Amino acid sequence: MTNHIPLKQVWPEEFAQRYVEKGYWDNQCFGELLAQRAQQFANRPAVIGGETRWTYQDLHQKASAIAAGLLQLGLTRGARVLVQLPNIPEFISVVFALFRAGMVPIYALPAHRITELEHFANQAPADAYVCADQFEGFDYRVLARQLQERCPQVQHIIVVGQAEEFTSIASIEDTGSTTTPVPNGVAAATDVAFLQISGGSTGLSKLIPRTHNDYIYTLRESANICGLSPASIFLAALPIAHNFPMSSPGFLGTLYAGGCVVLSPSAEPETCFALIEKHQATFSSLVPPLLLMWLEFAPNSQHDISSLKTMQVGGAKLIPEVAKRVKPVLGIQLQQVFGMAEGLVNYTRLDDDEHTIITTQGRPISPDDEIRIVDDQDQPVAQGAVGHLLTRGPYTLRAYHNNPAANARSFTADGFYRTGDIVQLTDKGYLIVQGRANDHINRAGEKISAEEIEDHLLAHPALFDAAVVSVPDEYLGERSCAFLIVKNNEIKPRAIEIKRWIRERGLAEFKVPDQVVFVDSFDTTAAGKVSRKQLRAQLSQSLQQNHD
Ligand code: AMP
Ligand code: DBH
Repeated sequence: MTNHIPLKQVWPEEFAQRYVEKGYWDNQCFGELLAQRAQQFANRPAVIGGETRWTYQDLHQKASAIAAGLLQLGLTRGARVLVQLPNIPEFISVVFALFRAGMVPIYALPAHRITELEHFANQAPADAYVCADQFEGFDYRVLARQLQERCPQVQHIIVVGQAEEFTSIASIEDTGSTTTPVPNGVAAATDVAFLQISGGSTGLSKLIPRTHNDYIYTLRESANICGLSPASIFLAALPIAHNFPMSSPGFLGTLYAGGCVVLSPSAEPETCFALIEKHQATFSSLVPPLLLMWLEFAPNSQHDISSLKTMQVGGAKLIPEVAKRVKPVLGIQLQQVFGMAEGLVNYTRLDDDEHTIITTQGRPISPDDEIRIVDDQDQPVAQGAVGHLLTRGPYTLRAYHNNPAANARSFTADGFYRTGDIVQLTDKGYLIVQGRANDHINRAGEKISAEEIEDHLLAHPALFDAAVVSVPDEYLGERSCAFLIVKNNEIKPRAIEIKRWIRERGLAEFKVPDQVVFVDSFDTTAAGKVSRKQLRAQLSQSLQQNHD
């Protein structure tokens, strides 16, 4: 077993001092936070999922028992644990158990497959993997076996449900409940609490270290900005491993405020509307394509969703035409959220005027979120002009985990994070997102790196070259299109075989190209040379023109 030193995310001393002095970082870790909430809100409902209902005390007891059980198993403080769970209550008890024991979850999405898991497990590196037995017809124990074979350092496999040859979470909880409890404050507030995954703008996803201090600060402020109280009931519709439904304010912000989290297994309106009515949910969060589905579904629904007061929308650009429909169709206040797992989160405020709510993506959480908008040469643009968004602040990372190459690219010398977003700042300090500087496809809020998919395509024996681009899509916001050149025109695979190839490489389904176009060559410039970035832009443009 690897001997772990707790991970740190380091801000320069003068910044760290300022963030403490201003009260942003309050020196609390998640273990203490839950213990405190369990005292304050003991018998109030904390988590509802399926037939399961846990009070704050239940959640705290479960997290404590699992924490002790994990230590019994041989995992130690600082251990890194890959967590791949759908929206079930155990997601929450397991991550609080890990926080409590000073172990570090790495959040994989339920959609991820072996290629992504292997990458996370090696990059972390991970000592254990927690998964569900099955979800949406997929057996995660099969994935667990593949992972163990490829990554022997992942010594423990823990399953929620039928564990087969692995260890069940129930047995860990049982063992833990009879042993000495783990103290609440094992972790330091300055420790990395977990590793979140980046959407992946270039190549493979990167791991984002977030500390107890910095994340709890965002929860406190997000809960304030969104007007949460113990009466708040959050319907978690998106997969809660995503940073948005996790923390903006998401399920963690709701628990911070003493509210109740209702977990939905899917974001489909039928399922969600029924849950909203049944549990009287007061707010929820969606990506734009799902909002469209909800807007279409609402007029014909028999469910009473009048308990819902706020609908948060983020993850991808919400166009004003759609934003305008939220209030009249759903009878709910819209809140736009523009955030990133790396840190910076912007909200429109609940009392902002209608125009601001419909046309902007909000303003930052913190007065110390520094926003810099620059041109291609890193020079500040004129006030109100469009440029690259750089940011630095009390909850924005200073470095990715174990990734010097990405760090060299992603930060300025003075520590600003290059978000890759193209934005405009209004007079009132609100951001309007105009696009992306680099080649990722924002497919219904899931970010896909063009480069990552091209690498997998190029491994296909019949392909000579590949370029993956985003195409505007009425429904998804953006869809992916793979332009392909074959080695030999006589051996041209069919589009369906290309899609199967990507699937069989062990990638998440959302990364399979939506469209495949075979071409004879890629146009080059007069100089005979073209950067992949330019090439992608050209291809994307030509495809759009063809569709106009
Ligand atoms: P991720 O790296 O997966 O955390 O995704 C963060 C990225 O999602 C941001 O950098 C933006 O490109 C995009 N994003 C998030 N929220 C919004 C929004 N409200 N409008 C436009 N783009 C957004
Ligand atoms: O897209 C995102 O990553 C995102 C969107 C809204 C996010 O991380 C967040 C809010 O915190």
